[in-house]
Formats: sequence, structure tokens, C-alpha cells
Amino acid sequence: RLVNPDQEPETPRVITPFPAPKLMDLPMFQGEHKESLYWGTYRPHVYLGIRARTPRSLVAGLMWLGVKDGRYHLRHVCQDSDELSKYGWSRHNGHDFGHQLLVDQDLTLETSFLKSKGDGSGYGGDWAVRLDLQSEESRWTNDMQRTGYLFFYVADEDGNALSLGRDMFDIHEGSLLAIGSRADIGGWQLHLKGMESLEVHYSGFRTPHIHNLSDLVLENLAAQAAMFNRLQLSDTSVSSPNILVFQISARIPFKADIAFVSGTGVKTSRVEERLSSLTGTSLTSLLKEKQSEFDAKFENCFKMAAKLDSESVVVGKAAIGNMLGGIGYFYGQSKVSLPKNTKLKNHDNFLLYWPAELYTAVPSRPFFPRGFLWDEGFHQLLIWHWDVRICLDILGHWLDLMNTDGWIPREQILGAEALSKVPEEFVLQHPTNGNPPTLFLVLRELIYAIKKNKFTATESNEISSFLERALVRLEAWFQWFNTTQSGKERSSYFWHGRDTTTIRELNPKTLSSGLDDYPRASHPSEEERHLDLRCWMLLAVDSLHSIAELFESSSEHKKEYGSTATLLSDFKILNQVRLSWKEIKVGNNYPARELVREVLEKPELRLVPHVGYVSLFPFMEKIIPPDSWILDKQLDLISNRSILWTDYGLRSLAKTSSLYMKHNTEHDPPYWRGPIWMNMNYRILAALYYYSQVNGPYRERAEVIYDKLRGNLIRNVVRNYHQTGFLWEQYDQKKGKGKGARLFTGWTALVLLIMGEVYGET
Ligand code: 6A9
Repeated sequence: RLVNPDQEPETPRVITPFPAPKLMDLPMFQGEHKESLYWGTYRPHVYLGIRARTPRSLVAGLMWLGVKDGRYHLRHVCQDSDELSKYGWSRHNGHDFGHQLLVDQDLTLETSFLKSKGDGSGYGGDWAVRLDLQSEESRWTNDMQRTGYLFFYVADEDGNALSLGRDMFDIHEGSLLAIGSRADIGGWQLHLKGMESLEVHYSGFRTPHIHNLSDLVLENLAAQAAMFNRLQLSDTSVSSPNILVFQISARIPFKADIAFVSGTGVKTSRVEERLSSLTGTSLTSLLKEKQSEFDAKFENCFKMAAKLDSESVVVGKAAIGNMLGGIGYFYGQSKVSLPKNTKLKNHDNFLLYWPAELYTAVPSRPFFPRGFLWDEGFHQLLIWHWDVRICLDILGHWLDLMNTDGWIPREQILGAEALSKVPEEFVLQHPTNGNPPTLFLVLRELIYAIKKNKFTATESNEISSFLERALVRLEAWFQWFNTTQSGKERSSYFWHGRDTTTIRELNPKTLSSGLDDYPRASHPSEEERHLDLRCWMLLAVDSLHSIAELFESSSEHKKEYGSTATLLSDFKILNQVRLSWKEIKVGNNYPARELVREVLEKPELRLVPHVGYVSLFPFMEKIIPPDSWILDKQLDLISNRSILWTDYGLRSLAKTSSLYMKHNTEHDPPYWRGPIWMNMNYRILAALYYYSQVNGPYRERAEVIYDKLRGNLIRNVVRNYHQTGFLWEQYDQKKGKGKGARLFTGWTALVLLIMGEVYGET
């Protein structure tokens, strides 16, 4: 049911959920599966944050004091301005283990996360966190003067009051920090275990707005510093706090183990046992075990050891580790722009989508810690190889976000914590705008893998029942594109929603395509035909056809999908339709301070003269027949240094393009107009691999180019990682330097599949 106080008597279609059984209600996502994924590091926007997959969870997290230029700084939410020289999960299995290394000036902090089933008395089991703080100096001198300050908090989003443990200041045997109780997990306790010299202070707060937690802690510390000239929390609490923050300080180096047990209150003796297994030497050996399990599974999935050096293996592990460790759980309502002719009583300019949960990977923890539709399809290309159930769970959440028109909002900003990270102008989602349906990329691979018997019988059955239920939604998704994004010509499509009136943009952006400022027609109009969208439509309809085939008679549209796929993949027709645009010359001038575009010629319909990622879409979709001379031409474009080729991967736009590396506005530097992006390089590489395997006159040529491109991509990402500590959003086409958002483990993590030569359908 919809809960929306401002709602019109009749719910607008755009905020009406798709009327079909939800994927997340499938039996495969209940029971043991659901419980085993209950707790996790599902708060990717903080350096270390734990919560459960439930709308109003008990959450936990870490802060610490870093020192820079002789001043203390509180670290909590991942942000670039903290200038950590490194952080991220070196290993994470998506379920019950993760290890992270953070380097903050001369401090090195390791955080390990471990889950255990407990004794079954508390839903979701128990978990532990090991914090290990070292400093550069303490390694060299025996004189350990420096104190380290860690802050570990628990907060109940549901507002339940928390109590302080009694023996909090007495660390010797391990101490009880906090106690509470919740409907989902029953009674719970939070314990600390570490050396006797650990000093503990606390502060208790009450507020529903946990995204302001850093401020609460800072204010408390500042007041104490002003009054008593000391660096410690007040050791006071409001009555019935729903947030407790514990300060753990000691001379560096030190370790602290924090253990969380649930379902307490009945069998206290077992609590002792569980605590001791989750702390100290027992925790050490459990973590070791999990680490070797991770390493073994890694090798088994991606088979890299024989192919690459250990420097690359480290990067490969960080790629999957950060992808899985970056998975978040969000809950909230998207803000959707008003469809035309909708009037609201309250003068708001938006509608609220229904309250929804989203379990998803994220492109970048510090910059974009939320779900993005087309990014997610690429993330899943990696994740399904690791754990197909996690993959289906994520896909299910996304597909359940579909409205009755078959639309899925592109960017998911759910809940106050997510919203606090997004500038106003990016918040509204527009129901007229799409985003590439990349979820089909992974679905098609799953179907292929089923046919090749790559799954266990249980997995195959689960995937099949998933697909069976997903089919109506996928059909609706396809129909949404087919009806709202179609072009004038038969079987042509274009990305709707481009700005037709702007005079500031050199070439109006196409945000919905995912390729933002990649050049298209200079004058957006109904005449456009976008090659990339046409190829995405082929992917969609081809996948629908294979799914329908799996279930023989389940879809009346099966035939239709078959013939549409044939039509869209017909290379002759494609060559006739091709791309058109309104070609004119646009120039820049600089009157006063602002860049205004100047139209130099009368607009006229012409083919798009730009070569870049979009030109290669038929190649990526493998539509070009292996014996076609056009394949040879495509290989020319790819391998030509004055067009797309660089020593670090393929440029997004040809060096010869008139818009190559051009600003779109004064404040909008080139984004998809030159730099190297991994998602597109991965798809091009996968196609090269394909053409190097099938017979044809260009097979050997494809193979040579494939090997070189693969080598370049791996070498550059690995080099950047070891130099800077991070994977990057894009790579500069001149020197290969990482650019844009760092700790962007989204699709850049596909480098791991490139290392292992894992290309779904081959
Ligand atoms: C800006 C600024 C703290 C842009 O990876 C997500 C998307 C891709 O889907 C898209 O293809 N990125 C690519 O061109 C990042 C988009 C960020 C938009 C929101 C908010 C917040 O700064």
C-alpha cells in the first residue's frame, strides 16, 4: 500500500507500483537466505558502517580522530577532503567477512568484520569488528607517546532506548558497553575486549536524524575541550538515548575487538561462550580462516594466478572486495518530477515514489554511495560469478522499483543519509527519462550459463523461477522503451529528454543514455536516431526471447520477440538506417563571462560525424558478421592511434572529432569526450574476444588487438592503483592517469573480469 500523506485522491500512474507479484517475495529470498544476509557492512558512505536489511535498523559505525597539520579531524563519512591516502576493502565476501585497510596520514587503521550464526537465538546471528590502529612512528620508536582515539557507536533508527553496560570502565575481562532490545532480533549486547590500558568514555544522544551524528560527537568533544581542556566524550547521556557513542583511546599501537550478540536474555552462559569465540585469539583464527576461504574462492572464480603477477592479483582482490563491501541497503522514497498536467494541492513540484528498499552495489563510496540503474548491470557482470544469489537479490530489488508504466528511476536517492549527499538539482527523477537497460546484460549471461550447465541444480531452479516471475516486468520495461523512446523511422529509437532550448551547452547533454556529454545531434529533435539505444533494444528483446524460450509457452510475445530481435540485428537494415542528426557548426564565444553557443550554419539533417563509443555499439552487440569487411573497418577505428587507440585503453571519443575534449559549458569539462571508461572498454574487449574465437578472415587481427588492449587496460589500472591507492572513475587518455571520482569501484572493477578473461557468453 502507498503511504503518502500528500497524495491526490487518485494515485498518479507514475507512483503506482507495477501490478505483479514482487520478486522479493519469492521463496528463494526468504528463510535462511534472508537471515544470512541480515547484518552487513551495508552503509557504504561511511568508512565503516553496519546495519541490517530492514527499514529502521540498529546501526553501528566507526569514527576516529586523524591528525593533520597538528590539528585533530573527525573521520566518519567517506569524503575526499579527508585525504586518506588509501582505504577500501582488500577482501570482502559479501556475506560474513571483510577486511579493510585505511591510511590516514601516519595512522594505519585496519577494520575487520566477521559474522557468525550465534546459537540461533537472535535473528541474523552475531557479529564482530576488530579495530587495529598503528602509526608509522610507533613502528620506528619504542617511545609510544601518541594516543589514538576511536569512536564506535550504535544507534537505533527505530528510536528504541539503549542502556549503558554496567562495568563499562573495567576492561580487564572484556566489558559490556551497551544493551538493548528490538522486535526483530530480541535482546542484544555490545561488548568490548582489548588490553587493560584501553580507556573508555561515552556519550548518549537522542535524535531521529542519525545522519548528523558527526556533528553531535564534534559538539560534545568541543564542549569538553573548552571546559576541561581534555579530549574525551562527556560520560553523560540524555535519558533514554537511542544513540550511544563509545570513545576508545589508548597509546598507539592498539587493538580493540567489539562483539555484538543478539537474542540474549535467555541463556546467559552461552553469551559468554559466543563472546569469547568472537574476540581475542579465537577471532584472530576465524579471520584467518575466512581470509584463506576468500583467497581460494577468488582463485576458483577468476583463475588469475597462472595468468598474472601478484601485483595484479592484489588489485583483482580489491576490485571484488570493494564491489561486495560497497553493497548497501537503502530505504526511502524517491522524488519524482511531476508529469505534465498533474496538479498538486500543496504546490510541491514533485511526487513521492512509494517507500521502497534497495539492496544494491554503488559506483563510489565517497561520491555516489547510492544506486544507479545502468551502473548496476555492469556491477552484476562481476557479482554473479562470485555469488549468484546476491546477484539475483540485487536484481530483484531493482525490478521491484518498476512503476505501472514499466519505468524504473535512474538514480536512487533513498533516505536522509543518501539525500544528504546529493546536490538539489540532481534529486528529482524524471519519468520521461530512461537509462540503458543493462540488467539484461547479466540476465542474458545467466541464461547462457544455465544452458551450459554452469550452475548446480538448485541454483538453476532458483534462477529459473526468478526469470519466470521477472518476465512480465522485463516485458513492461522493454515496452516502456519501445513506446516512449521510439523514433520516427521504423525500428529507430532516440533518448528522449534532451534540452531543446539551451543556448549554453555546446552540444546538449543526453544524461539518460549514461554517456552524458557524448556528442549527438547539435539540435535535439524527433528526427534523431541513436545507435546505442537501438542496440540496447536489441539486447533487451534478444534476452526476452531467450527467457520466453526457457519457459516454452509462457509468453505469447515469444514469436514477436524473436522477429524483433531478428529485425534489430539485421545488419543490412542497420546500415541503411544508421544515425542521423541535425548537423550545424557550433562555436564558442566568450561574451562577458559566460560561454554561449553560437550557431554558425542553418541546421540540416546529416549523419553524425563523430566516432567513439557509440559508433562501436553494433560491434559490442556482435551484430557485425565475422566475414564482413565492416568488421575490418571497425578494427581500423579501434586500433588507430589518431582515432581511439591509446596505450591505456580506448578513448570515448575520437581524437579527430571536433568535440574531442571540448568543454560543454564553462563549468562542465569534457567527461565522455575523450577519457577512457572501463565499462565500454570491457564490452569492446569482450567483442574482440568473440571475434578472435569465431572463424573468419579477421580472426587473427581481432586476436592481436584483443591481447594488446587487454594488456594496456590491466597495466594502467594496476599501475594507478599501486601509485594512488584507488581504482578510479575514468582514466585520462593522454597519460593514463586516474580521473574523476576515486574509490570508484563501480564498473572499473570489471578489470578483474578482464584479468581473468571472463566474458559471460563465451
Ligand atoms: C552528481 C554529485 C558529491 C556519471 O556512476 C554514476 C553515473 C553514471 O551512471 C553515468 O553514466 N556517473 C556517468 O556519466 C556519476 C553521476 C553522478 C550524478 C550526481 C552528484 C555529488 O557529489
